[in-house]
Amino acid sequence: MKAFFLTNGYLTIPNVLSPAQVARGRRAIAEMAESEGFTLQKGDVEALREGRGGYYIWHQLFRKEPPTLLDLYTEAGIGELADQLLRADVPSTQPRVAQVVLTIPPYTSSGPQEVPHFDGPMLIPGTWEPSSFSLLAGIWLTPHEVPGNGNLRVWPGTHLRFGEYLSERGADAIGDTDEMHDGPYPKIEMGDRVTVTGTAGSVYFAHYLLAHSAGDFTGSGGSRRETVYYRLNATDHHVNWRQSVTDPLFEFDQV
Ligand SMILES: O=C(O)CCC(=O)C(=O)O
Ligand SMILES: [Fe+2]
Repeated sequence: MKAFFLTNGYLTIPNVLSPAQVARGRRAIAEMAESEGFTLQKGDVEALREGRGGYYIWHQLFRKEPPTLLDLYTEAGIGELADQLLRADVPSTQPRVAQVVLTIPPYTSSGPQEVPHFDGPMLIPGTWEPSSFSLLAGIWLTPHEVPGNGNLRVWPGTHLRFGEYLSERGADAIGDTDEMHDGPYPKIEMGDRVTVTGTAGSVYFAHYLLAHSAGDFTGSGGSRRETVYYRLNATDHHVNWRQSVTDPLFEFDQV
C-alpha cells in the first residue's frame, strides 16, 4: 500500500470508519448545515437545505466551533494511518480545520474544482509564509464504489512530475500561477485520469502535489456524496516546505 502511494500519490483504505462513526459524521454535517449563521464557501445555503443539485463546500474551524469532525478524526485513528505513510521522525500534526464537501445530484461539475488542480498556491501574499501541506486525508461518509456519483478524479504520478517541475525552477515557482494552467496546475505530462472508488467508511490519502478534480454526479448511486477532508502537515512542514515540494517524497517513509 505504501509503495502504491509513493508511485501514484494517493491511496484509499477501506473499512476505517465503523458504520456508527459514518452515521455520526453524517449527523454532524446535517446539524452544521441547519445551524444558525451557517455559511458556505461554495454553493447556496437554501439550495443545500432543500437538497437541490449542486456542489457545496464549507469548513469547521476547530478553534471556533465544537470540533465534532476533529473528534471523528481522532476516534477513527486517521492521524495514526497518516503516520504510517510519513517518515517516523516527522509524524503528522493535528489538523486545525475540516473541509466538508457535498455533491447533490444532478451535478455536472464546472468551476475551479472541475479542472486538475493542486490546493494552492495557498501562500500568503507578501510574506511567502507557506500554507502548503503534506498530505490530504478524506473520509468518505457515502458510498463511492461506482464512478459518476461525485467521485474524486486524480492524475496518478503527477505529484512526482510536479515535484520535478519545482526542483527545476525552485520551490517559489509554486506561486507562479501565470505559468500554469487554470487549476492551477503546471503544464506537465498529466497521464491518464483515474476516478477514485471505494466504500463508505473508507479513508483517502493524497499527496499535496497530486492533480485532482471534483467529479460529476449524474449516476444513481444515492442522494448525495459527503466527504470530509483534513489537510495534514508532517512535523516541521512549515520549515521544510520548500524541500517537501521539490523532493516530493522527502516527508514520506520510502518503504
Ligand atoms: O470534490 C472534491 O472531493 C474535491 C474538492 C477539492 O479538490 C477542493 O476543494 O480543493
Ligand atoms: Fe482540491
